[in-house]
Amino acid sequence: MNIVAKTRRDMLFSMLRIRRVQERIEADYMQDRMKTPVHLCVGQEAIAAGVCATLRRDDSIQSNHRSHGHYLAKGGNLPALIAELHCRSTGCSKGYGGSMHVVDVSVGHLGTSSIVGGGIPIGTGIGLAFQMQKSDKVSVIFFGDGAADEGVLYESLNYAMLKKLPVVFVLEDNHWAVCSPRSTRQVADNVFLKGAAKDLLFAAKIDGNDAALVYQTAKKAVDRARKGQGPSFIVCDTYRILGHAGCKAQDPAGYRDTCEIDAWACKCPVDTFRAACLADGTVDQALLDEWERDIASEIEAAFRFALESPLPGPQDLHKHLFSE
Ligand SMILES: Cc1ncc(C[n+]2csc(CCOP(=O)(O)OP(=O)(O)O)c2C)c(N)n1
Repeated sequence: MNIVAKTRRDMLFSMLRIRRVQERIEADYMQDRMKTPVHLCVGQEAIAAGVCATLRRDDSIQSNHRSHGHYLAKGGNLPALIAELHCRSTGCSKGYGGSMHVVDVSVGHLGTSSIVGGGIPIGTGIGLAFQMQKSDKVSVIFFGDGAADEGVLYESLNYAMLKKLPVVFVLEDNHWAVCSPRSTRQVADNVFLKGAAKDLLFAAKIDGNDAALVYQTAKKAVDRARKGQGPSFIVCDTYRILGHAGCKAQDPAGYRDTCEIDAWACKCPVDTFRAACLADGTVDQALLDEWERDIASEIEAAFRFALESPLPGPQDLHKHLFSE
C-alpha cells in the first residue's frame, strides 16, 4: 500500500511537533510550574502519529498516562494541553485533570486513565456503543506492555471478539513498566497474544518505530473495524527513551543499561522517518526549517497562554463533576 505524499507529510509534521512539545515540557519541568506528573513519549511518536493518521475526527481514542502524543496526533489543541499541565481553567480538562487525565470530546479523545489498563474496558465499551448506534466509527485503545499484564485486557479482548466490536487494540510495547523489564513480568514475548491471535481477524506485531508501517497496519485494522469485521490487535515494538515520569534529572539511574537506551536512540522514529521523507522528496530541507520555526513559535505561544490563564477558583469546585 502506497501512502500518499500528503499523509506522509502530515505524519512527519505530527511526529516532529510531538517531539518538540515533549522536549519543551521536559526542559521546563523542574521549574515546578506544571503541577502534574508528566510521562513523556519521546521515542514512541510513530505510533500515535501513524495510528491517528488513519482515523477520522469522530473516531475515538482511549489513552493512558503517557497521553500527550495521542492527544496531539488526534488533533488536540496544543494551548489547551499545555494549560492542562499547568492546571489552568483553560486546559482541555478545565484544569481538573493534569497530564494523566486529558479529555477532549471535540476531537474524539474520550479519555485518559492513570489506572494502568483502565482505558481498555472503556474503549471496548465505546466500541459497543458505536456498534449499537449502527455508526461506522472506530474505537482505538492505546496501552502499554504493563497494562497487558492486567486481566482486564483478556476480558475486553474476548468480549470485543465475541461481539465483533469496532475496536483496535494498540499495544505500545516499550519493554519497561516503570523499572520492571517485560522479562520479569511475562513468561514469553507477548505470550498473551498467542492464544488470542488465531481467533482475531487481524493481529500483528510490528516495528513501532517505523511510522509508515504503523500507518499501513493501522489502516488495515481500522478499515476492518469500520466495515463491521471486528477487532484487531497490533503490538508495536518501541522504546521509551526518557525516564518513566518527570524529567531526566528525576529518573533513577541504573535500572536500564545505557547501551540499551543508546541502541534504541539510534532507531529514533523521528530521525528515521525524516530521513526517508527527505530521500523520497516528500519534504525538503526548506520546509523542515519552516516547520521547526512554526512549531517553536506555536509552543512559545502555548506556554504563554497557559501561564497567563487563570487557575480554577473555589467557585468551580463543584462544576464538571457530572455531565449536564
Ligand atoms: C492498576 C495500576 N497499577 C499500578 C500503577 C502504577 N503504575 C503507573 S505507570 C505504571 C507502568 C505502566 O507501564 P506500561 O503500561 O507499560 O506503560 P508505560 O509507562 O511503559 O508507557 C505503573 C505500574 C497504576 N497507575 N495503576
